[in-house]
Amino acid sequence: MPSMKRSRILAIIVIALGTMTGVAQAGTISLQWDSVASADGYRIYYSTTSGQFNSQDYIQVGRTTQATVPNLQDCTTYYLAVKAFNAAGESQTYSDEISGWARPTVATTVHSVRQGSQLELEIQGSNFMPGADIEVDNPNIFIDSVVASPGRCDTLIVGMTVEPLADGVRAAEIGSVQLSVVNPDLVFGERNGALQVTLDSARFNFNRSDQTTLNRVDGKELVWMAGVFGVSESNALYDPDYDLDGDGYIDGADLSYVVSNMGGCWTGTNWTASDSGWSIGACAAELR
Ligand SMILES: [Ca+2]
Ligand SMILES: [Ca+2]
Repeated sequence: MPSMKRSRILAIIVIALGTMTGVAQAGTISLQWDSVASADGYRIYYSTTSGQFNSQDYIQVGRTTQATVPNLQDCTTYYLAVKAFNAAGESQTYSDEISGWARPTVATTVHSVRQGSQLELEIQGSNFMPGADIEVDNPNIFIDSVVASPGRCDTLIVGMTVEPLADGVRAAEIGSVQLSVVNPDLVFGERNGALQVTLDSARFNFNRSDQTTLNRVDGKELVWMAGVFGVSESNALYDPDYDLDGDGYIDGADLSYVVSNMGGCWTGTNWTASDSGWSIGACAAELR
């Protein structure tokens, strides 16, 4: 006599909103859960009303314990719960419910930020929850404040300090910086190159002892740099005032900024793509 063999499906215990990295897509929530021994797969139900799931709104996955639900509306709280299934059918009950917004995204806009400045930027994107924070992968850029634009979830007003604001402080390294928006539930969105640090070219004239050269890049700078040339940040001789590009080394890259502007006087305009801020034409007639 054949016997009906029934697979037992156990309740799923835990799921959590994921902070898995990867390509950020608009309108996605990633989550993970504990596996169920007899499951052939899982259905992730989602709804904008707590505890009210319907039989259409789910995605189905196989024997995995994580998934990403796509095509969600921005700035909307979703509730999610998981059921396991196998040949015998679905779990009777849902897992614990979790809730959250879709993963935040950071827009492609590149913000130019200069060494030695304090500024406020508008960071655009999506799904910035109230209380969202900002992180950057440059230890010499400090986030001073993060304020949501009133009533909006796509704009943050971010106050930041890009060192050095004073002598003796290591400069923020020039180049691309990754910026992340981290929601209070720790789900984050990031953008490589969202910030671009540019040089504070006023620092090229680092000699302070000789008043006659203060407005000019000249041999005095070379003499001073020679005393610390070739050292890195771990060396006691390292002086951040000479590390112009902020990479932790006083080397040929820093020297090149001095040499390529030799004899120039300060124009009053800081570094741009086409102008270093130092020009022989800006010197008094007797110095040209
Ligand atoms: Ca000088
Ligand atoms: Ca350097």
